[in-house]
Amino acid sequence: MRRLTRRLALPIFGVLWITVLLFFWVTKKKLEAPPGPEVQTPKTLDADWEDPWDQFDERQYLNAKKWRVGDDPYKLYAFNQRESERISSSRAVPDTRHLRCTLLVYCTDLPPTSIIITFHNEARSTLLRTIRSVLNRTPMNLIQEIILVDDFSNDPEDCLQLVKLPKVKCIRNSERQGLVRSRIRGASVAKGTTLTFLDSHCEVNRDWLQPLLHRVKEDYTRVVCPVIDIISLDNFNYIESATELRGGFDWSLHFQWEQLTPEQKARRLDPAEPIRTPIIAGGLFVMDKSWFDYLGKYDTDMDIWGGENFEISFRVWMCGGSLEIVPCSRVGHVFRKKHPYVFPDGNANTYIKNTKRTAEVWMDEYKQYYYAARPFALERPFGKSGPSHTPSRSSRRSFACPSSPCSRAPQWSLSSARTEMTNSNGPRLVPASST
Ligand SMILES: [Mn+2]
Repeated sequence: MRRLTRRLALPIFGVLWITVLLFFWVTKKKLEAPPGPEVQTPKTLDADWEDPWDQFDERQYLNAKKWRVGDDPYKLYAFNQRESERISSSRAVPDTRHLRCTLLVYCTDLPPTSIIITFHNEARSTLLRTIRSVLNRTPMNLIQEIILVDDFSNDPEDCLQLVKLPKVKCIRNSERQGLVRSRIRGASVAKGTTLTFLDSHCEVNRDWLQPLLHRVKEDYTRVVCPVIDIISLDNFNYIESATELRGGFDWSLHFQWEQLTPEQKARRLDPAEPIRTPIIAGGLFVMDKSWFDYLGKYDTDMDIWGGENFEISFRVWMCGGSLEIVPCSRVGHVFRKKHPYVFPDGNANTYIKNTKRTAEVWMDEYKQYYYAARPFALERPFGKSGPSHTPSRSSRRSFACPSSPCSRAPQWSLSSARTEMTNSNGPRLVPASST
């Protein structure tokens, strides 16, 4: 028996060996075999470019204005158009909030807001990504509407095609009006009780809106901004920016970010706590609509871009409101090194006109420091005057603060502003309430 087993062992082992070899050969063959139609890797279909819940043909919209090989990708928009088009309109971005923010609970009955985005010849890819990020990262019940104000872009379709997206409306200026008048136009048709102004090349981050609306719901005189993260103009990376900053200005009325002082930092026990700021950067903020109307909106004689952030900040100071940056709200923005569009009166002329209006209308005796910093502005025109545009103090105040609550509010004077002698150019000025 034992001998028989020994005699059979070799053939049995041989058969088994061949079986194993055959098995691997067949399996390998199967893996290498060209996939049949049922296992074929799906090619990108049109359906992949569209959300199931909207009728918007994203591929068609983007392809119509694509960067072409050989063109300078920075030429049209002053950021890398090719890179922007390579990135999905619905990409994920890193959550840059402090961990503490994720533990906060916001009011459940926040009012829906009207989101107003003004633009002039914006790249389709960045405009669309701004809107997609809002739709993807905002509870739907908080969006009353997204109002796009097309400030007379070359192609009306940039805006018009986007109304196929949920909540999106488009209004178009019949001539170039600039940021201020476009925003006022958007606000005038807004149905929400709060206005949320966004730039047209942004990406909102997770839970960006709730902390802003929460602060305004608690006190309608607050004007609140997110922390502005940086979207690289070269590769579109989303980069976290420093939190402990606030807005400031020099006497030529240039906006500057400034570090909180060591004492202010030491006083901040909770990293989620809002930071009072004298001036807002101006591009991204939320405010109550009736407060916006009450303050007199914006100075409608300001052209194209620049200076309006000082103007609205000063109005808020004078009428007893406050401005703040909310660290738990994050919005990325593509910061550019230059404006890609044309200023009809020239970039510098427009900025001088707008800031001179701010100085003349709002700054009283402090305007001397503005003229010291910009002596050539003395001779420059700053637009028509009228009942709401005259530089006289009394009419200015009645224009800005037409009814009683503001008369009790701090006025622009030495007693209401904290001044510091920081350099030879003049005192540094911040509202007493923001210290
Ligand atoms: Mn911008």
